[in-house]
Amino acid sequence: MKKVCLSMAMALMASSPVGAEVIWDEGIDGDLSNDQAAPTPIFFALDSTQDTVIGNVGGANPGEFFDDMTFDVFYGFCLESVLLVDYVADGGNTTSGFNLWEGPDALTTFLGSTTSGPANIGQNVLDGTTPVSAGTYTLDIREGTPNQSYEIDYVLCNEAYYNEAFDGDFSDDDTTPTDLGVLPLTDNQISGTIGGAGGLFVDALSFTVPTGFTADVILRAYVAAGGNDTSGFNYYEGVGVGGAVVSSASFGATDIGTTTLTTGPLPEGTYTLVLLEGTEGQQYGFDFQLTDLIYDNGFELIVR
Ligand SMILES: [Ca+2]
Ligand SMILES: [Ca+2]
Ligand SMILES: [Ca+2]
Ligand SMILES: [Ca+2]
Repeated sequence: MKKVCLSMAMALMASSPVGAEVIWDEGIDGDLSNDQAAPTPIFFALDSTQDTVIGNVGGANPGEFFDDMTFDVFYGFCLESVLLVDYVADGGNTTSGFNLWEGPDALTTFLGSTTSGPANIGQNVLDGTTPVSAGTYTLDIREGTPNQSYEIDYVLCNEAYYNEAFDGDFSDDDTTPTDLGVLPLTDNQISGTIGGAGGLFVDALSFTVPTGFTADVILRAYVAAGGNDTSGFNYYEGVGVGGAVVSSASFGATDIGTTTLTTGPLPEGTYTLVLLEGTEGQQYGFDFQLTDLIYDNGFELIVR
């Protein structure tokens, strides 16, 4: 599914700005922070591959010398690039500084930068620095000459085995779950969003634990919204919800790093996981920890 996704991402990039969504427009949302220690938080839509920021920068420090914004690249995503979509220079200026920092400020861990302007439209303002994996980052734009107008697109990429933003929403129908097939032994990360009325309420997926293995399902990320704390993880034997209930419990941010199964790891076979959530906008990530029964229990010599 990762391979399918990469070709989809390339198709979207080729036809830019299809899939672009404005997540911050200074004309509507206000000036991005002038303080390197307290950048403005911005949030990616996670349902499109490009997130647009529109702004105007330039002036004295302290003041409009900085447009600083911080953001999270969620579990299962990477940041491919930040494209300069438009730049209208003023006052004889030709470029501004675009600097990427790791963490929630533009003071601690510097990753890389370019100076970019009208000559760089269509290029990555973080060339040589991106891609970067999931984590918290800050983009710090610096300019001494007033009134430089810019538009940038954050381009997210996929590092998950199945990522709803790239591969599509998991089935809303718990009798016909999205089939993940036989689980790969590694690199089987899952990233999604859930919550709301109707179809948004359900993410249903089925998977097969390979012969000779058991699978635990570990919560790796959960970002709550709307006053919610947890979402339901309901496991059934077989495909759909007609089989026996294996495990049913709710998990949230305080459970990150722990199992979502109340029963212990699942033996070989096919299962359905139905995530249920009424409150809109929860983000989740998990992966499958597969254990080789024969090898890990020391039976290898006996069998052979
Ligand atoms: Ca600004
Ligand atoms: Ca500013
Ligand atoms: Ca979903
Ligand atoms: Ca769904």
